[in-house]
Amino acid sequence: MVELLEKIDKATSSEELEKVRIEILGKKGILAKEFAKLKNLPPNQKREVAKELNEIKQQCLEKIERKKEEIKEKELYQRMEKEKIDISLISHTLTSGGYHPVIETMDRILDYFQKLNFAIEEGGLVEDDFHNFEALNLPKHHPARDMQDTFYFQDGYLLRTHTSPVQIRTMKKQTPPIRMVAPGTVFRRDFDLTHTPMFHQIEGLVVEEAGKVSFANLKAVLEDFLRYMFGDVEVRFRPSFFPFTEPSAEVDISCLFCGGEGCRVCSHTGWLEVLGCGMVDSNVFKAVGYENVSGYAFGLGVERFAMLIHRVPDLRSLFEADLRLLEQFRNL
Ligand code: 2NM
Repeated sequence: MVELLEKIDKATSSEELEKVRIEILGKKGILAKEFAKLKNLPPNQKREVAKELNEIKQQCLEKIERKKEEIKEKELYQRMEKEKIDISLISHTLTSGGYHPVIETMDRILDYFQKLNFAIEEGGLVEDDFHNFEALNLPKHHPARDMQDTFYFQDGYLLRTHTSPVQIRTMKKQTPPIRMVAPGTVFRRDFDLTHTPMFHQIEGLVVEEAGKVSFANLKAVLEDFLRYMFGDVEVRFRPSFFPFTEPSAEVDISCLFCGGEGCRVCSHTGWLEVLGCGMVDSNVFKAVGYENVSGYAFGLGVERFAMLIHRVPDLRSLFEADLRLLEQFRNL
């Protein structure tokens, strides 16, 4: 009896305890053997010994149960000790990235037009003369087609100089009504203080049945858009010229830096030019086979918007991968 309880007490792990339990209480265990011997005893002793064996069995069961709890507790503490982590240790510093200001600005502009139900369309960077120029009412000897302004490949293809070819391709494959914006990279042979050979544009196009959209719609949408982007600013439309629109306008906002008083940024005019727009020229609709429609279009440079929103004074700093600038746009 005492030996059995000691056996149980010596177990130091769940596995050992289970072995001991089988040794004592199993089908072929010590107690089973003792019980088996009962049948050889005379009836008067049988009762006595059976009672004793049952008591031993009961005590062993209880002891094992207590021991099980004890071991469980001990093993839990061992595991906690082993898995302990020191949260005060110095770890690798986690750094997070962030959106480049140009992309962040582009996303904000696209959000606005998406809310107005404009579709976002994209196209390839390499275009042909028809989609980049001809269909946009840029005649054969227009200065914009000059080698000086356009990156040409040897076989007549070129790097698109604006995203307008996306509008042309969308009009060719769809029928009005059309409401779309085309965001993307464009290329021009220009590199100085205010120009980079690659930059980003967003152009918009709305086409409806003739008479259903007017310059008034264009004006309302762009005024609302510019106040969404720049806050409480004055907006003015100035007559201008683009080959693909008639009439055409350039759009100014009151200077963000001096509030219209006149400063170096606005060349003492009180105004900043931010957009070009107009009613789509009938020659453009002719080129894509549209009849009896009217529409408006607009275009803007994303870098210019990013510079004005974030007060970045030098365009080139947007392309220099300079961490002193980029770290200011981190998410964390
Ligand atoms: C601008 C200004 C005015 C324009 C026109 C078109 C098209 F393809 F529909 F004719 N797309 N974008 C447009 C009009 C672009 O950017 C300053």
